[in-house]
Amino acid sequence: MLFISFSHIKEHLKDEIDLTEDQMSDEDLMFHYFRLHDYDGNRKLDGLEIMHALSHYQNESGVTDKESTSEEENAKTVDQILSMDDLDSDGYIDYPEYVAANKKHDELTKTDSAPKPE
Ligand SMILES: [Ca+2]
Ligand SMILES: [Ca+2]
Repeated sequence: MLFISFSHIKEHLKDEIDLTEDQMSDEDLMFHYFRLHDYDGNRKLDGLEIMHALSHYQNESGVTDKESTSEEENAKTVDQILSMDDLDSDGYIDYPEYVAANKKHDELTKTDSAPKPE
């Protein structure tokens, strides 16, 4: 998914930008990570850019070729991400949507043991 631990982001960004961890807030990190995958610089992640981010993450997390998801499965994941997180349904994840998705994920993680609201 798009949700990547900050430690992973920090590790990654060491190569990309000339900043130490201490100088960056979590929000800075999120922003840089977002921009890192916004290849055409329009401040929105389209399906292809999301897919790149996904495969990027899979490569770095040591998933072997055998286990790595097929393009078809990645396409499905991209669809899921867009349907969950593309709040204005324009087909792109823009930065506010990305931040909202990360916050949502944070809350899901935090309330893991809480009873499901059903
Ligand atoms: Ca873009
Ligand atoms: Ca959108």
